[in-house]
Amino acid sequence: MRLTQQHIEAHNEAHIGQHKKRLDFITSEIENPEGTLQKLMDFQVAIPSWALGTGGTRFGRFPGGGEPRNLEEKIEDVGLLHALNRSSGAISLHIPWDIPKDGKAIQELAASHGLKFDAVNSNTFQDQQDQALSYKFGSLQHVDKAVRKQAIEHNIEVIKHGVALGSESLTVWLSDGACFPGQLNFRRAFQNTLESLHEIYAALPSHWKMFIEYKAFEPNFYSMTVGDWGQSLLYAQKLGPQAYTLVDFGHHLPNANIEQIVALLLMEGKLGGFHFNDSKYGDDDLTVGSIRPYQLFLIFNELVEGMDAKGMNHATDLGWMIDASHNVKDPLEDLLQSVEAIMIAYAQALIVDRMALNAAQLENDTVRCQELFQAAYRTDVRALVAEARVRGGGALEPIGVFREMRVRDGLVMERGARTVATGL
Ligand SMILES: [Mn+2]
Repeated sequence: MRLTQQHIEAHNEAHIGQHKKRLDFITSEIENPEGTLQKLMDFQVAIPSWALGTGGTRFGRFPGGGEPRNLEEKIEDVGLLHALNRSSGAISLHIPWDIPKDGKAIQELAASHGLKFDAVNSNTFQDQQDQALSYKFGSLQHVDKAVRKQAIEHNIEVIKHGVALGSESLTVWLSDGACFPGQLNFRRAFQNTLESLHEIYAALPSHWKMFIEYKAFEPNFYSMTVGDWGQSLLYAQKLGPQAYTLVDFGHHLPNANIEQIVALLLMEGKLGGFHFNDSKYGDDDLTVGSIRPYQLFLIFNELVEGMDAKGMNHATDLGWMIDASHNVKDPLEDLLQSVEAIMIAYAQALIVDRMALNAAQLENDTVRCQELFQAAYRTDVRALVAEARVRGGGALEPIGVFREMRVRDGLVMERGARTVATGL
């Protein structure tokens, strides 16, 4: 199912009057609205191939109907999102859930939707049917060299699939760790993992990046071998200039100061990218911005400030990806909400008065610092984000069009009511 430009324009036409009023107000309130709009138009968030169906939990899964049955349909779904918001111009594949059979055809299909391939993700956290050795006790950390070798070869295979699609980064997330004290020798687990990562790193094309994603707990609950940003940074520093830390919002212990973590990783030139989601308790994988929108803004504030300090390109120098799971919402509506929340937080970070903030910080004027942050956070920037979408050919209200055009019903008609997307 494809949305035509006429559908979107007809929708925009009906709502443009009210939008113009809101836009006039916000553009009169901020400095350099055109510069901000251009940055919003350039910013793209990658959609993971595993987030297009209902993920479920370990207690159950309730498929919603019309889920993509293969990689081609997943690309079509991301194409639908991108047509609506013009900010979802990339897809991130998970291997082996989404192995492209014909790389060239897949690349052409993606290009026809205006999509690129973002990071490819390896999977050594579960056993596949045809797999010789088990990852029950870890993969890259495993005490058995043969298991490590199998996991290394899988990662190298993933790089090859990525090269065929024009991807330029590999994300390695490991479930390796221990469930009980005494189970692992921590140093041996670290050294084995480092040695394995070295072999994968050696297989990277020279323009590729390797992202090392950390997670504090789950599925191992006593220790994780890449458990926090310190450990990830250690690996990245030891591996070399193509290795970076990847920060996933939900992979921290409660109350971690994630904005401080990204600020320091950026300072060290070792922040590779970000996985967006939100949570109340742990790695809940809820819609980003649904629980803690202020923290999302604070993170974006550090990202923008840190990237500007280094002269980095906001849109291309870091990897931006959603990593969420959907249990009760339509996955496509959830992803539209996610991208909207990200764009709002980014826009708010862009309008922080940096000169005034810097002056207030140097004067230890704590009250003024807070006022400046919250002035940006409490500014309604939705019309700016909408204007950036419309200028790119997208919809004023993406979810409105999605519902008006009955997109989900169309997908159910095409694909059936009982389809189950591959992946989680
Ligand atoms: Mn993640």
